[in-house]
Amino acid sequence: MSFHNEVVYQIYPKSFQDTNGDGWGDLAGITQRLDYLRDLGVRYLWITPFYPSPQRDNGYDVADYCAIDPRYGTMDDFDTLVCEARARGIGLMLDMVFNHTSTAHAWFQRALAGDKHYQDYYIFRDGGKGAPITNWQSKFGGTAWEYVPGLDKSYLHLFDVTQADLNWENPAVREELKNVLRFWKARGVEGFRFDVVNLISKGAFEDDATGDGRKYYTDGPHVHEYLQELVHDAGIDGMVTVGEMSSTSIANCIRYSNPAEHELAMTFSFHHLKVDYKDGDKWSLMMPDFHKLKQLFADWQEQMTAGGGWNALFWCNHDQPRIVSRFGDDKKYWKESAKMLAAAIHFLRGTPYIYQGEELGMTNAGFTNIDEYRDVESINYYKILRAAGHSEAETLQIIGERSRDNSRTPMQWTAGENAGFTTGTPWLAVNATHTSINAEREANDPGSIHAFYKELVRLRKELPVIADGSIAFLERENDDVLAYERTLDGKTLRVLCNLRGTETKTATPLADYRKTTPGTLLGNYPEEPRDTLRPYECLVLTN
Ligand code: TEU
Ligand code: CA
Repeated sequence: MSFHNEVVYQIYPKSFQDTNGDGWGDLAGITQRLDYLRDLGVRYLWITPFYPSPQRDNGYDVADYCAIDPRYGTMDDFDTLVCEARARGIGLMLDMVFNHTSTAHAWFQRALAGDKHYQDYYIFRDGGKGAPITNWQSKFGGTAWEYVPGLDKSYLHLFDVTQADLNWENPAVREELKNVLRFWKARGVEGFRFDVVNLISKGAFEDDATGDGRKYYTDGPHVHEYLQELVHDAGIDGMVTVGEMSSTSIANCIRYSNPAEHELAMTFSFHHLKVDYKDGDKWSLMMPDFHKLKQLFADWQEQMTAGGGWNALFWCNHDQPRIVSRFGDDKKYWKESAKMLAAAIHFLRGTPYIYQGEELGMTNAGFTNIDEYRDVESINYYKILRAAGHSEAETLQIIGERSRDNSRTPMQWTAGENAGFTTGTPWLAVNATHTSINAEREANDPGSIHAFYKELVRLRKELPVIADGSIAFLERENDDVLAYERTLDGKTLRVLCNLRGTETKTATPLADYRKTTPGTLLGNYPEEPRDTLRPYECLVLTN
């Protein structure tokens, strides 16, 4: 498969590059930076939503699926981007937010005006005044139902109150969405990323006695059938597609991504990014549980492989804190830990995704005041946490570690004003670290994190064992070291990653690993390897 040996780069356009000084990144800014992306070696760009939107959730509240929000540019700018990207061997993957629309979408506005045809595009239920239809919770906090007095009905919103869930049971809705895919495919797009696509099929609308309602709509009763129909009818089977799967299971992800099912090319799952959630609660801080992390990697890699599925590999996206600040050490071992974490996932079976700035080792935002945040989820949870009795300082610490804005600060191109992102006032403050962490500085430094990512992208193209080799996990009882072995046609790679900021021994002595894999393909220390692993050291051994 063409996407097995390629790497995808994720762009959050609002924060990537501004070209007209309004403080917002734009499509022309992506075009302007295509040479940088070609140099990194990435094959596809996943671009998060740039469609007309009230921006309550930064574009994941779509008001029109087949147009460009003027703040991002014009359709001509889009066509230019497709064409210029293609000239550099790069294809675009667009973000399809099909679980919900903005309440500003014309369909919802007609529904509100009383049009029954469009009411059936959404999930309306009679009543609900003062007592929500079910006890389901919105993923951004509070009830998932909004009562509309004028209609005496409530609508479901699993996310923000301005993001109304679509009714996939209605064939007219499914036809509308197929047309959206056809529209963008005809404009030269090579693939798609589907937002929370495993939530589209709702089951019974019942109170959840033990949880927030997710068991009723996650990987729901008709989800595979709806995806197959969408993919078949829109003619996108075989394109590079990825589904974002919320609280999913391995068994479902095998079905979503096994080519025989004709659903998607691969899946994003999030279990490995919850190992620092205390009792599964994102807003309750805990040190990462590396034992659990290793077990999750082993389970997903082994079982997806056995079932013919394919994983999207990632640490970072626009919803996650920066990985070097989260599982690494963004101060003393900034460079070492950023490189180790990159190697840890880039040698796994699956397609790696690099989120803008990750290749520079960008760190968490470092905000100290709630006014600096823009994300609707952070602002909601600030209020929820304060109301629950957390002090201002505690609340800011929790938000500081968990906010989605950590990853959304502008891309750090230079050490200069606003990091070279804009000549105006950025919509979200630039991270103060840009004076030392920036593309200009790293792109010319062979020892930089950027150079290391570039090497990972190159190696994946060069060595078929990375794309298609089998995988076996090593050091299973050692919580300090993530280790695995890849094999194909007599070629073996052994990847050893010290997850800790202290020197550590492998359970099997390094000298023993060296007997059958004597060569060092890659490492993150300039000095000669030792017989122990230094803090955050990674070593990739080969025969
Ligand atoms: O995210 C889905 C999702 O459930 C999360 O990753 C979400 O950010 C998390 O649960 C909050 O704690 C997708 C998009 O990636 C995200 O940006 C959107 O806000 C969301 O869907 C709604 O469209
Ligand atoms: Ca702009």
